Amino acid sequence: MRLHHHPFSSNARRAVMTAHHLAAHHAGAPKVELVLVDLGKGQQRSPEYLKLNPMGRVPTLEDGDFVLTESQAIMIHLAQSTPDQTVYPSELRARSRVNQWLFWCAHHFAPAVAVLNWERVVKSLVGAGPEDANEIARGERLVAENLRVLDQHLEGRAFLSGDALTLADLSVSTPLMSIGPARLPIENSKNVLRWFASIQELPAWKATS
Ligand SMILES: N[C@@H](CCC(=O)N[C@@H](CS)C(=O)NCC(=O)O)C(=O)O
Repeated sequence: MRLHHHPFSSNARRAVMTAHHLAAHHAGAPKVELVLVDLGKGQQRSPEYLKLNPMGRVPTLEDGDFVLTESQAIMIHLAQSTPDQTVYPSELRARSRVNQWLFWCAHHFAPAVAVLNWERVVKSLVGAGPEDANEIARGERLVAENLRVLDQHLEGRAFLSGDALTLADLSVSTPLMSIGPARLPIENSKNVLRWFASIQELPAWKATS
């Protein structure tokens, strides 16, 4: 398989982390070749890349002639391509709970963090003008709301779903790579910080840092 990514992309990182984690734990995991899409040079908008991913975003997975976009869908595809994997449980309720957090991440958490990441990190890198105070306020409010939910859920829990690492943890953790650069309002989210510290110890996190 070929996985198109960029190392600064939290959306790509959750797919790359999943590939690393599966390869480290399961001999039958798919062999995944990483392909760099240089976002700084605009390669995501090249005609060849847009044929793979019409949104012009990373990540994109090529599994033979099957092309898949959207990071959480790619994580599931990688897990389901791996015999005996445990990060995407097969029992119905356990799997549904993982799905809940994957959708929460895609619909709520990642877009909220993206507001502050755009305003405080990317805008200056791409010369898109000064920070917008209204957008910063909106992003701070959204991130704080999401972190409150996440922090409450992680009270007394080591992992987001069940008692072992799942795709939920690999997905929800990656937007937090912007804690420093995007100045996420996270200092009061003690459970999130504890959980995130444990995720940062994973070989899959370190391999993608
Ligand atoms: N929902 C998509 C979001 C992908 C996304 O927004 N990727 C960003 C990087 S984090 C990107 O490729 N941006 C390039 C651009 O907007 O030009 C996913 O989860 O895969």
